Amino acid sequence: MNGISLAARLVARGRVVAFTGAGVSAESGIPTFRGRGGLWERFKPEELATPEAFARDPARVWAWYKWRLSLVLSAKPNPAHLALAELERMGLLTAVITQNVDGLHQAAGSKRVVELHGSLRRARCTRCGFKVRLSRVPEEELPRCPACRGLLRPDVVWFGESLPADAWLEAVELASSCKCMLVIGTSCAVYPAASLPLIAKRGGAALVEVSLEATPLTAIADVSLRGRAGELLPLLVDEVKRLISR
Ligand code: BV8
Ligand code: ZN
Repeated sequence: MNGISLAARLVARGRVVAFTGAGVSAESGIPTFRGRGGLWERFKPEELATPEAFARDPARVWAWYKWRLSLVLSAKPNPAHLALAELERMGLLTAVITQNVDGLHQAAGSKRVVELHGSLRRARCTRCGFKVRLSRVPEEELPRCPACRGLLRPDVVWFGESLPADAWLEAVELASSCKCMLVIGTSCAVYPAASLPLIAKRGGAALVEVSLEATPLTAIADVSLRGRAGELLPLLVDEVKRLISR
């Protein structure tokens, strides 16, 4: 039996949770972090994605996030995002837990999305915590809070910062109680997010990985599909439909 058929059998049982990373948005034109052409090839995370970097040079950090927000605002969900939304509509997928900050799962129609690392489409005030929705790229070099004029920051989780407690608790609950975790487009390099597939496996779930390259998870995955999520996930959904229509 090939990988897609085995994965389809596991997904067709239901109680599936998807855990996604930058690879699921690659075919929407959003650069990934690692690997060829990745963001960390051109930029240093410690210089852009840490509170210290923002304190040191907020204008530089804002310029980088504005560039990424402009990419996201003009990006469209790709067939991988749409396939996951379809599995949710079919009642097989409970939620998507994402490390991504691009909002493309919601744009594809996914209803239950847990954003572990925040969102590029929101800013929050460093003084009063006020949250601002960013539907366009802010013009100001240093965007200000509409409530108290304090300095706004991207509402994402930087290295060294803890994850939003509610999102993390929900993610652990989902991982511990699912029957199958679809791990899509992540290098499983960043913690604590990368511990979620291990939590799922410990809870008895089957792990189905979809990634262009092997990752630390590959060795313990029940199925590891090598290729583009935008091509493989629609094939998986078609095979699931064939299975449940028999
Ligand atoms: C915390 C949001 C402490 C911002 C991000 C040493 C050991 C262990 C841990 C640490 C350590 N030193 C420091 C740490 C902690 C650190 C960490 O894990 N560092 C790593 C690098 C070692 N973690 C943190 O700091 C976290 N916080 O630990 O807090 C704490 C605890 C308690 C109390 C207070 C504090 C916070 C981490 C969050 C950082 N924020 N993003 C932004 O986006 O700007 S991380 C960012 O990288 C992403 O969000 C994602 O989570 C992460 C990994 O990226 P991926 O999504 O996996 O993408 P990547 O490019 O790496 O891989 C792409 C994959 O897709 C590849 O496998 C590729 O083959 C595949 N692919 C590509 N194209 C396709 C594809 N697959 C399918 N189809 C395709 N088309
Ligand atoms: Zn404020």
